[in-house]
Amino acid sequence: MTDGKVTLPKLDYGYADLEPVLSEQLLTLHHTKHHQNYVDTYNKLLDEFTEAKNKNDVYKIVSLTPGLKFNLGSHINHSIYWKNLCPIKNGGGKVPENSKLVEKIKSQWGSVDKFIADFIDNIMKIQGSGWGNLAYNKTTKCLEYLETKDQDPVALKSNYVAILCVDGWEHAWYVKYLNMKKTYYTEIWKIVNWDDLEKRYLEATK
Ligand code: MN3
Repeated sequence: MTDGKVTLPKLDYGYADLEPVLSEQLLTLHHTKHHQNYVDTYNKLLDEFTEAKNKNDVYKIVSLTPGLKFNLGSHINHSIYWKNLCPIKNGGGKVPENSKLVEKIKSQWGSVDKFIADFIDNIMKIQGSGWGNLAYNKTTKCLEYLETKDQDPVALKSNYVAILCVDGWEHAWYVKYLNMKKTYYTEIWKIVNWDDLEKRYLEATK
């Protein structure tokens, strides 16, 4: 959109299609309530920002900035997260045989299983709310696990590109997993859309 507003993206699958990893109730709430709320809040703040800018109200502008960053960051992160996932019946979780990304993972971690175990260890270390990401570092030309706090997107770091963003906020898992956060972080790999990850990796390494 030309006015800078954002809209809630449609999912490529139905709300029940990520079962049993993410329940229909959990996915519905996460997409139609949580993500929608970030979108609505950002658009509202953007109107206030435009008004403040037109009035040259610098104090108002600076006070709106953290909210704009938080809500737009969240929209960016969730938009990647939904694309990073795929129903099991459509190939979710299936590690491709011919894949540059998988080759790179194997060269850095030894095997996909070791990479996943390492990712789970790392994402379990998030204190409070944040995201666990697999990112490509354009300077070192290597993949890295990268934790981002609250709703910070990977893109805030200029030389990093997001390949996989896993939502570590409680709302992403609590409805189904209750206190068993590690089970969510383990199960999620059954619905990872490796084709989407590959696309992002090829784009990042161009
Ligand atoms: Mn979320």
